[in-house]
This record gives sequence, structure tokens and C-alpha cells, in this order.
Amino acid sequence: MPETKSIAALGEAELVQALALLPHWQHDRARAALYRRVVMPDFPAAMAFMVQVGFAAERMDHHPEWSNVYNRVDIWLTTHDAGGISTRDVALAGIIDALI
Ligand code: H2B
Repeated sequence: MPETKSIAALGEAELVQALALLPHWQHDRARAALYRRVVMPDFPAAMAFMVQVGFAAERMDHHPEWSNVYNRVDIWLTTHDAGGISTRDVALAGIIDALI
């Protein structure tokens, strides 16, 4: 039986449209993800930002892949259930942008 996906990955054209509205984000093809680097003033600010994103992510049951070094937070948004970038990633990217 084929694997059933609860949400579809965006097609190339849809992705181009989404990226046009998310100028801070890039398409990381190797990770099939939206990618953004956020640089905060210092480590506490980076931590506070990550906590805010974390709660937003938990509320929408959609979680980032990310990495933090001091004041830098690298974020990848991909939908594991879809095997690519979905509308859920686009939505979370918008929420993250609004927190910065
Ligand atoms: N986050 C991300 N980024 N992709 C998913 O496919 C995903 C998730 N699935 N958070 C959710 C949780 C799923 O595992 C739970 C069971 O709803």
C-alpha cells in the first residue's frame, strides 16, 4: 500500500510564489527546507527568541530544525510528513518573521 501523506509538499511554482513573500528565507534544496539565519544581539536574546518560536511551533504542532551558536540561530523549516516544504512551513516562517 502506498504511504499516505497527511499534507502535500509544495510544487516548484508554489514554492517560488511563497519565497517571493518571504524575502528573508531561502530554499535549501539539500534539506528540502526553507532556511533563514537570524542574528540577535547576544545569547540571551537568541534564547528568548527560540523560546518564543518554540511555543508558537508547539501551538501549531509544527517544529523547526535549528541550530544555535551564541547569538546566531539557523532555522530550517520542512514538513517531515510531506517529505518537503508545505504550507505549514510557509505559515511558521511568517510567524517567525513577525517575532523578529
Ligand atoms: N514538524 C515538522 N516540521 N514536520 C512534521 O511533519 C511534523 C512536525 N509533524 N511536528 C508533526 C509534529 C507530527 O509528528 C505530530 C504527530 O503531529
